[in-house]
Amino acid sequence: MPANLPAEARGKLAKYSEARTPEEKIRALEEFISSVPKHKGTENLMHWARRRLAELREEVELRKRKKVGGGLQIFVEKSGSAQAVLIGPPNVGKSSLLAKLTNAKPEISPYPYTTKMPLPGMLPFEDIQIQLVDTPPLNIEEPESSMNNKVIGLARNADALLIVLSPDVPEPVETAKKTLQLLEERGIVISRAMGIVRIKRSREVEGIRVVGGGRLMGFTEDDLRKLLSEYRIYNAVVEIEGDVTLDDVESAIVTSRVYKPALLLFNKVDLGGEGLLPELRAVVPKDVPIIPVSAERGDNLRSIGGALFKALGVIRVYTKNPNKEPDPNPLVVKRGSSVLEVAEMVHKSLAENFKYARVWGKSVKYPGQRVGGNHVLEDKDIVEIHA
Ligand SMILES: Nc1nc2c(ncn2[C@@H]2O[C@H](COP(=O)(O)OP(=O)(O)O)[C@@H](O)[C@H]2O)c(=O)[nH]1
Ligand SMILES: [Mg+2]
Repeated sequence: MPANLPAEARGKLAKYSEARTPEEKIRALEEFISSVPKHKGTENLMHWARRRLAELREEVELRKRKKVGGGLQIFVEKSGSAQAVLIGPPNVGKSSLLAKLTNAKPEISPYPYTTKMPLPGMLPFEDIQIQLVDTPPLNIEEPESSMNNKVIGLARNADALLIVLSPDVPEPVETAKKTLQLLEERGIVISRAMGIVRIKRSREVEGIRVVGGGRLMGFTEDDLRKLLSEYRIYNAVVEIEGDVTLDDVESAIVTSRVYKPALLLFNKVDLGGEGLLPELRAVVPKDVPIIPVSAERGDNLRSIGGALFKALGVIRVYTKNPNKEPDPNPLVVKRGSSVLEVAEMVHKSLAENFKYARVWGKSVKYPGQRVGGNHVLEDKDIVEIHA
């Protein structure tokens, strides 16, 4: 969003981000749109503003209807260790994959737009369950469609994405590109390499505090402060991941980008299409694995659980009491978690009164090794906490 906005438009945008109610936001956005000069540099921003306006109007509409009779809420409550959504254009086999990988029984048909509501199912992976959610298709020809809004909402809420594509669409590689572009335009980032900025305003912080391990590309913290002050943001925590430009910061003021780990499932390889894999690889970010699969013939379906588990960036930890067997149900925690963080999850008092722990597994040199609270755990470790 390299905008170079005039001060007036920035002021309106500030008003938008300060607005509390959807109605106030709508008014501020309308004023903003009419104050932005129209040229190449503001195209993306206008694009965003119009779409946001449409979303807000829809939200207000929906609320009005709800007051009368209860509107359609499309949201799936999480269950299991994590939630991943099957997302992609029509007819690529999202519902077929859900049917093959889980206990769910979705409707499958050769006609596009058969799936109208999200449907969850549980995918067993070793000793845990990962929830998969089938979704209505993304309409890549009409990025602004209201169905897309709902699907994107489901994706933003999930822990990971299973992007499904297939070789039997007219231009598979072009379709892949458009699908990824749609996600990016809607603020869903699937590569760690892309910069992410989160701006959390808070009266409790003094000034602007920059946190996170990302790199500021071509600007200083002072430039950042100056830009934010033009938007009347004076107290905030700015979290930066990956390589971030000042433009990224500016777009983060109005839109929020989220990172979602993703796998690309290239389905229907029973029809051929493996020859497209190198071309696909070239358009998909390097940290997104591409798995050729076939819901029909079963190719590679067994590898999805493990690949998803890895992409989620989590580990399993089994807690145990002294002289007892470990709990067979693992805690699923972020990779890089320490013993103390795990203790915290079990019980706050366990963390507060923590003395030491004994660990069995990959993170220690010998079984039952005594470790401190900062010890970082690995997948399948067994932990006995002494407090
Ligand atoms: N040949 C082949 N056809 C498939 C495969 N997976 C799904 N299909 C077919 O593709 C069509 C669309 O499948 P569906 O699961 O409804 O796709 P969705 O719209 O993405 O949910 C149906 O006719 C399926 O039978 C596959 O792996 N191979
Ligand atoms: Mg479907």
